[in-house]
Amino acid sequence: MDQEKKLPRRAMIKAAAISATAAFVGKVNLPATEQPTNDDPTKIQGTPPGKVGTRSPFEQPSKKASDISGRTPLQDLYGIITPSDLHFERSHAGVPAINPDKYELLIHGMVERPMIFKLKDLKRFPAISRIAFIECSGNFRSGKETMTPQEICGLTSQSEWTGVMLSTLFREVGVSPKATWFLAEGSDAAVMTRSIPVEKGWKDAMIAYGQNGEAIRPEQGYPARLFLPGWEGNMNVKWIRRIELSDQPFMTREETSKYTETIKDHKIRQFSFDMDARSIITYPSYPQEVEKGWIEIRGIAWSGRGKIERVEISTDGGKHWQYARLQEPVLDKAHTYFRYLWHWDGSPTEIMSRAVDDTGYYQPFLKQLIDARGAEMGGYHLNPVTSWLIERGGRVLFKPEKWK
Ligand SMILES: Nc1nc2c(c(=O)[nH]1)N[C@H]1C(S)=C(S)[C@@H](COP(=O)(O)O)O[C@H]1N2
Ligand SMILES: [Mo]
Repeated sequence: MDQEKKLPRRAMIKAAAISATAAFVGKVNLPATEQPTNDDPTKIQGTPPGKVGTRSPFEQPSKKASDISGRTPLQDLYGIITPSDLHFERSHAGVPAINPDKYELLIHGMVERPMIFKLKDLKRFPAISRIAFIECSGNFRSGKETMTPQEICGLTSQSEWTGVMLSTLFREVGVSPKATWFLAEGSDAAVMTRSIPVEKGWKDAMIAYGQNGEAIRPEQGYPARLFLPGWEGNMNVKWIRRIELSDQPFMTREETSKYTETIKDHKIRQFSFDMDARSIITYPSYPQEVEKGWIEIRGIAWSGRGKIERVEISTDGGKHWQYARLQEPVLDKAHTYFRYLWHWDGSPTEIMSRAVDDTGYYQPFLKQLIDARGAEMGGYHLNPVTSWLIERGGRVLFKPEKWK
């Protein structure tokens, strides 16, 4: 590929100007993003350190934001951590600007001592860090062959989250043993509210204020969000301002009219918390191309119920399956990287991956989901096996399947 084509125009002009004076080694003082490339970088002084780092101008991954969400470019990533600026975002009423000095979290309802926590109060409690994913329950799209992993399922991302365990705050306020649910409420214009079983609060819920080593990003809920490992994205209330303990669910809009799923016999499933096990091959995938010979198939697998136990790969359209190698660390409720070395003989074929988690749950095919839930099934919690078609010349295409 001709890399010069990818350089921003301004950088190219500067590059031309500099190569004309390249003899003046040491005088070049351009930001790293505007640096010309040099055939011999040993002959020219590099850029001095900046206030923040920058991406190579040759790498331009983007979230391709729409009006309602920005999706992670899974096909451009290595490993299990999503760079914070590429973490997917879904906000029902935009990203609010919140002054951290004015931020307050109220915990009240069935508690001994209703309390208000400022951000600095939250940070005084013993903290924990945990690597885990967040996935939107509406994370499946299909339709055409020219779809990337980002377009098919880019509403999942993984960060190292830092914050205080909700159980710590529950003890601080003295949650009543009779409380069975709590309401989480955001301070954005959507005033997002969800009811959450109190056991999740005692078990592993966090109020997160850190993301990948720095303050949580505004798009992810700055200055603090609720983090519920493994549970559907929308319950992870961002910009959280209020928690109310109760002995029943609150039946908010988000859990009655929205975020419920039509299943068989005109029934509707409500409170479907867990994100089911899933995987996707991110290399090779559309729009990449491959050559005959050895190919390391790569991708991610994850489960909201536990650890990934194994990932099975088929390179012949599902006739035979082999085990992929799981890259350590294999963490609970976390994106797990897998690799499978494959020798492609150059003939057209179909490759796919299937995740199995440590509860024994098998990632289903789309047909199994339709059989289980009926043709009327809703668009949430769809985690089908994803297939890629490899054409004779090495072009890779998504294999879309009809479901509606
Ligand atoms: N306050 C508030 N919290 C929210 C939302 C919102 O619109 N407002 N969106 C929810 C949805 S639908 C999802 S999928 C996740 C997305 O988290 P992210 O934007 O950090 O990836 O946040 C959830 N929490
Ligand atoms: Mo979502």
